Amino acid sequence: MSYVDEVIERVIKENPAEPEFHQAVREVLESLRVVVEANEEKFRRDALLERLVNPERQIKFRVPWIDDNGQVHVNTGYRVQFNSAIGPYKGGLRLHPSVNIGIIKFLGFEQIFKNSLTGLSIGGGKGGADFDPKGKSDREIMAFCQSFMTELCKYIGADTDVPAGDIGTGAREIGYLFGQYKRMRGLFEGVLTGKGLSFGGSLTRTEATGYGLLYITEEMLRTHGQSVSGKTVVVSGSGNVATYAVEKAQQLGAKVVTVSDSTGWVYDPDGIDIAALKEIKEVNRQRLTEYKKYRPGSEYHEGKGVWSVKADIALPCATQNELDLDDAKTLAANGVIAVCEGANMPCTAEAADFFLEKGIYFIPGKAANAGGVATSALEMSQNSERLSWSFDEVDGKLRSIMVSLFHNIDDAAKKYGFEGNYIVGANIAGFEKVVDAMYAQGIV
Ligand code: NDP
Ligand code: 2IT
Repeated sequence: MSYVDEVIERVIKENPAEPEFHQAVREVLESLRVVVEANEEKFRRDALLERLVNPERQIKFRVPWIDDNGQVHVNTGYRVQFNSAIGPYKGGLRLHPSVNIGIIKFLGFEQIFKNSLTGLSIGGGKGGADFDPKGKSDREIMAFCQSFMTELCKYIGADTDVPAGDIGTGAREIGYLFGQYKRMRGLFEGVLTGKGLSFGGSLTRTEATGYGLLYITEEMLRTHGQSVSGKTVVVSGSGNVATYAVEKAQQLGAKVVTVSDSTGWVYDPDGIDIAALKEIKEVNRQRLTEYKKYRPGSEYHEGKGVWSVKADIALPCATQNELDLDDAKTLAANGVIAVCEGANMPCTAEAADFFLEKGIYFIPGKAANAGGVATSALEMSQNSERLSWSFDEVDGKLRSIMVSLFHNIDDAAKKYGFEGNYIVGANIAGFEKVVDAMYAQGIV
């Protein structure tokens, strides 16, 4: 059996009931096959792939907190410190009832390669809890964040592990987490990114993932003689990534006709009203059912449906496995030319393979959404030098990182005979830097 197949089999056997982790490992290792086969004996002797798929450290902890009625709740917190070969662990904290160790491991594993692709010095990590922020009061959110950080603060630091936002963790949560870290450790340091601007946050971090997604989409289309301008775009999600993907797509001259949340979706034939979206989601923290009040010409539908709308470009920006093979077939039948992942692993493996087969340009999340973590690393740089850069300076750096990242994955795909396959390109390009660092540092 080949080394790649052997390791995939072991991962499945040794990590039962973690389907998302299996999916992420399989996707990465399958596309590294060509590189691994060329070095099979050496990599096998050095157990390179075993070291890559086993986190350096997994922390799991109890998070007790008290609700507004005096009821005590207990959630489970996680931090997976996956790989520090190229820098301190870096990656978000997800707060969602679906969180379990397999989800955090899939995200942490993806983060290793994503962070490598940014070209910056950040290793891979991820964390979170099975806490549901929906319907909680501000005080309950603070109680949860303080309890979570009381334990997490023992394991993180500005030069060891720097968490950030993800699903359910935005500016408000980062503020409470930072306050508690400072209180527990007595340190005002860049231990979290996505901080408020008044205490060390970076301009453009809020916009970075969505903007970066459009910068890479635009560069990819440009190399194929096309552009975002004039295109119809379908976006899923209506959180941080989706909102700023909509905003930048519109700035680049596209018409974005959908957004969604976990209960329904909006179709606005005249183009999503970004000011209304921000007011509903960021200011009022409401559901998308409110959107029709701002735009009577729009439609609200319960359930799933964004991928049934005819569009040139699809940007899944909500969550993993939200776009399956049937959705991919519908998008293709409706003439989609590009699918770029704003979320982490939003397309199932079958959907992604189908896009490649049909010649639909497909950029996987670890490349397409890397602008968020890249800008987090820029926030870390600013914290280290105790300076703040202007919006345009950070935005300019973000854009040039995404443009270089695209050419890096495009070149890697070509070099190994997979021209146009950005899944292979991203995995190989991300892997090469990490492996180089792992070899240089010996068996650790
Ligand atoms: P937010 O919490 O801001 O928004 C998440 C959005 O996705 C909401 O609209 C939410 O709907 C929807 N959603 C979440 N879970 C589900 C689900 N199970 N089914 C359907 N819809 C769902 O998160 P972000 O925008 O930050 O994150 C979105 C994706 O992007 C995630 O995959 C995240 O890992 C990834 N990402 C985020 C980065 C960042 O900088 N924030 C960076 C790179 C990737 P509802 O409100 O109803 O739950
Ligand atoms: O998935 C991701 O890259 C993020 N949630 C952002 C991580 C970060 O450290 O900014």
